This record gives sequence, C-alpha cells and structure tokens, in this order.
Amino acid sequence: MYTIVKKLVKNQELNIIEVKQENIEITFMDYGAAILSILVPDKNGLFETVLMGYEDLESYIENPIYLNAIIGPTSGRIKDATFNINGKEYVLDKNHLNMANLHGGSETFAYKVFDYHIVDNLDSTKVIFTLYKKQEESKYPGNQKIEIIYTIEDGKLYIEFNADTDEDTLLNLTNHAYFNLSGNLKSKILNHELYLNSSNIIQLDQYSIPYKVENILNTNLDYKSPRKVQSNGFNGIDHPFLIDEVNIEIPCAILKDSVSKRKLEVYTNYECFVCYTHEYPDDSKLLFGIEQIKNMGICFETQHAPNGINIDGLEDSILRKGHKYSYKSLYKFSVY
Ligand code: FUC
Repeated sequence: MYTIVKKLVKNQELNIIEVKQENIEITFMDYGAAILSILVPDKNGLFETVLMGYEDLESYIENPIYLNAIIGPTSGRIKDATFNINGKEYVLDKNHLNMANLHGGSETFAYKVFDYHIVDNLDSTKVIFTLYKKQEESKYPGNQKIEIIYTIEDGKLYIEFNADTDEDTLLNLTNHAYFNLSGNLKSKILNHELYLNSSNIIQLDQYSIPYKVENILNTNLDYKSPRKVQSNGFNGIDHPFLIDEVNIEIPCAILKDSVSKRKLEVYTNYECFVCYTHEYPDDSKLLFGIEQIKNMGICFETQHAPNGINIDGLEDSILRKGHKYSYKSLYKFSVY
C-alpha cells in the first residue's frame, strides 16, 4: 500500500511517497531519490524511524551531507578531480578542499529530481526512480539512463542500481542512508555493535582521498569480530572497506542495538562500501527538532572502489557503451 503527497519545497513541487507494510514503513522523495524515513519495530513492536532525517524538507535541497540520497555519477573522492578514459582526460568540479571531486560535485544526483513510478503488489512494493543524465549538461562523458529501484518487502529494503550509456563513461552509484537503530534518534550510534566483513580498506591520504589498498586486521578499523562502534580520533570511521567475500547472500555489515534489539544486515554485490560515522554535521536540525551532532548516524554506502580509476588493481568504475550497469544492495531489518 502506498500514498503520494505533493509538497512545495523552495518553489519546487516534490513528491513524497509513503509505502506501508505490516512490518516496515518507508517514505521516499523524488528529489535525490532520497529516503526520508524507515520505520521498523523494536523488541516491543514499537515502530520508530531508524534513519537520521532532516526536520524540514527544505534542508534536503542543499543537503551538504548527502543525507539519505542517491549519489552519482560517482560516489566518493576522485583525486585531482580527474580521470582518463580511452586516452581522453576528463576534469570534474573540485568540490573537496579545492583538490578532489566528492560525490559528483555540482552535478551530483543527490540534487536532481527523479521521475518515478510505482509497482504495487500485495506483499511487495517497488518505487522506481529514473533520471536521464545528458552529456551536454555534464563533465562526464555520454548520456546515461539511471534507474534506481527500491523494493520494500517483508522488513527488507532492496536497492537496485541500473544504468546504460551511449559512450564509455565513469559511473559509481550509491545510496547515502544514515542509520540509527535506537529509534527516533534517541541516542548516538556509538553504543551500537558493528560487524564488517572486511580485512582491507582503501587507505586515505591526509586529504581523505583513497590511494592504496591496506590490510586492517588487528587495527582499530577491524570489525571482523563484532564490537561497539568506535569513532576513531577526529575523523571517525570514513573509509572504503573492500568486502572479503563478495556475495549478495553474505552480509557485508551487521549493526545491532542492544537496547531496542533492532538489527540491520547489509548485503551487496558491489565489491566495496564506505562506512561513515557522520563526522561532519551541517547546520540543519534533525527530525523531532534534534540538534545535529557527530555520530548520530552510520552509513553503509555500497559502491565500487572510490577513486578506483586512479589506483592500480581496483575496479575502475568504467561503464562501457553497450554494457548494462546492474548492482543490488539489501538492507534487512529484524529484532534479535
Ligand atoms: C561520505 C564521506 C565523506 C563526506 C560525506 C558526506 O561518503 O566519505 O567524508 O563527508 O560522505
């Protein structure tokens, strides 16, 4: 079952789509193909949101933290905002410290209004967002049709990332959802227990730009044995983790809150995800008028290795003409 409400937000008419099922309720918006809230029950059956959301829809328009939105054409930081395909150099916006491209820069999909349609069945609802990225408006090569399919089914949210292109291009799509299992943002995520199926990260240079693969076993980024989330130093967790065994049937991350007893399992067939503990709050208030502070959410941004095109041995994120981009992630909620 679903409902659609139209809202005027900073002079744009936006669509708010609410999908309700017995054990999960999710609200989406066509701006950024963003998720606004995910309500799931706690140990007592109490439905609360497990997503960090802004208090006002207006805040999603500038959204400097890319809150819960789709990111593209490329997720993460690209060194020197430059890449080379077929011998041609492409130069993107330098929106990170004036030296790298972050999340696609000014043309990020987080700030685009997607078209949408809905396929509603008894136990499963699909919200299908589409966007045409036109070459003449872009620093990236080619025209692409982007399709994001959210499927809500039995306490689960599937996200399919599909695309095609008429020219070889760079494409690395993710969703930037910030989770908090306490329910309605009652506490920070530092008391949550975290498991990450990863022994290697792409190490960051002093400017947070990924540059080389590094083993993290027995370091403070090693979450192969579940333990409480640690905000490591001033930058917290903000790293691309390479998944040990890439398999959509095996969770790449598990998050648990021992108070609400909610559990989130993340699955993907991408080879990488960025785990980020919300270290750089902006000025906007969160849902329920809550002040935005560090560590109020944790992201599992499933994606290709960011900056992979500039690092030997990693997936380069090039989508070739005639090839289909097709990746899938799953966020599965339960109580334990
Ligand atoms: C994440 C991080 C960044 C950034 C942003 C909002 O992907 O890697 O550091 O602050 O998203």
